[in-house]
Amino acid sequence: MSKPGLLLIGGATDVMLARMEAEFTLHKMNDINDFDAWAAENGASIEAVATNGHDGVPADVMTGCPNLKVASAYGVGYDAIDTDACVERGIKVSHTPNVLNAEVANTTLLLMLACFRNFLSDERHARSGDWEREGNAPLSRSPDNRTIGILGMGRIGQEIAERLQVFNPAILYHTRSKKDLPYEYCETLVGMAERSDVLICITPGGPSTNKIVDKQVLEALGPEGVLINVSRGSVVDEAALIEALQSGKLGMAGLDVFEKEPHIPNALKDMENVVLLPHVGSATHETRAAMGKLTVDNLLQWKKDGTVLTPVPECAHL
Ligand code: A2R
Repeated sequence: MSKPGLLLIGGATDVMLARMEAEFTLHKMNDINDFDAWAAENGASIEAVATNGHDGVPADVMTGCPNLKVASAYGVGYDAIDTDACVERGIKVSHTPNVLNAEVANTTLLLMLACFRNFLSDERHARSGDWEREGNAPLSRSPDNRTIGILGMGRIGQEIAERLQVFNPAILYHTRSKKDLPYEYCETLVGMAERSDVLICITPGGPSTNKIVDKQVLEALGPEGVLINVSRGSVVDEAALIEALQSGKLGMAGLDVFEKEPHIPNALKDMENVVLLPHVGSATHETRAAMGKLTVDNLLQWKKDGTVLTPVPECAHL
């Protein structure tokens, strides 16, 4: 019996490739020069796509592969995938929730600590010899006893709140609907920012969160405030963020995500009151292996009985 066709968009580890190749006839987008010519010959054989939160499922893949039935995305965020178009075509979309909660929460705490404790400039001070030449590094600020506002209180937001407990924080959160959680719900994002020392962004991307952290929210956070973004670059108005940091209306920012990745504006790179990471929230060997496993598990489950283990909510009814 011939194996169903699987189109791989983006990269995959050797372990993932071996498991996919055992059950599917694998085609790699990276090896295809002329997609239209390739699709005319092979498109009809493709029933499954393995992709990621950055590349999604491009429109030409959906039209070029008319028998596509499942799209398994590596990562929890799937804002690059047009789920309405997938539902319309009956394509089941899966993602990799939960297995990265702990790692993204760790990254969030590290970014927050790096901002409060000035560890990056302290490290430069030690390494450069400035300590011997110029004396002690300047004092930093304590992360303890802060009011921390969390924008988005889902799987990852709750893990962040739990891991923050060692710093004895007061935790506030803002989402569209109040949750049954032991933290204080804030009706408005601006209202939460006004009361917070730190604002942590951990919502999905997409139209409903596009630039919701705007000039008004950043100024409400204030000159001593710290913005941490581990969600999507689109959630924060990057131009307003740069302006607020440059003018001192916002204190600091710790950023793992950007509007046009992998591009980071020079204005952000030039500022001392910013800590920059290259979208590494979940990027450890252990967590990426777990995400890769779940990505393939979803494909194998679909092959076995037509379901997926972790569908995105929009496709859960399919
Ligand atoms: O709004 P609600 O009640 O649906 O709560 C969700 C919240 N959220 C929003 N909050 C404010 N304004 C919005 N427009 C909005 N849209 C969604 O974000 C919920 O509390 C949270 C998302 O939680 P989960 O769906 O459990 O996602 P998870 O696994 O925590 O990952 C969040 C995102 C991913 O989509 C990636 O972009 C990133 O973290 O790695």
